[in-house]
Amino acid sequence: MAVYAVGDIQGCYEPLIKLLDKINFDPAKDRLWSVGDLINRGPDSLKTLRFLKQLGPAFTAVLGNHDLHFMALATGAFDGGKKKTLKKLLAAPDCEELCEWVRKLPILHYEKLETDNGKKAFLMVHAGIAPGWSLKQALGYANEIENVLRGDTYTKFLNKMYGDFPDIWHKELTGMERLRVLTNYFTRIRFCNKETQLNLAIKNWYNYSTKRV
Ligand SMILES: [Mn+2]
Repeated sequence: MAVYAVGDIQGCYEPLIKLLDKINFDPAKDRLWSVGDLINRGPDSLKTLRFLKQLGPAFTAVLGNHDLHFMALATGAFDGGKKKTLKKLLAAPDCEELCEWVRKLPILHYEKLETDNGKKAFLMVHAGIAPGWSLKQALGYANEIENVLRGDTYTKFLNKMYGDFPDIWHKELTGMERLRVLTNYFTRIRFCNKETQLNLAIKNWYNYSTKRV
């Protein structure tokens, strides 16, 4: 048994199949992990999702920002943003079924795996986690989003998740502000400060990074 991890597949079905052939991937024995952004940008989001879904328990993925965007469009929760390369998927007869499958994917995946050097713990997330969060906190915060996505009000969340603010985590944030900032850490973050201390005066990560480095 081998576990393979792959980055953003982004609807690139053919290159994915070629890669899996190259490593003789066998879903009966091996497992494939993906860090999310399974779709969009590339030419074949529909084929990619159908293929990954039928892998069943051999496939493990976390949600990326493009996967969330797809759900927002597919459910009608949001109408905007880039959707050209999602057109075929959105018009497919099994779009709803695929969307329901995506909806159940986690934000964070944590698992202990047997390696050549003994058992090791692995944590997979699309973009990142905030400095200073413990494993327990990260899992708990991810769970807050997962619970909303799996609940009755998920389209409301998909409609309100867009935006860059608040841009700094604070444990007292509530409601959509809390969910939005958490979602942005997990699925969109590129820069952040290395201290665990919050600096609420800084308005965006890029400024912080250029100021400090
Ligand atoms: Mn992404």
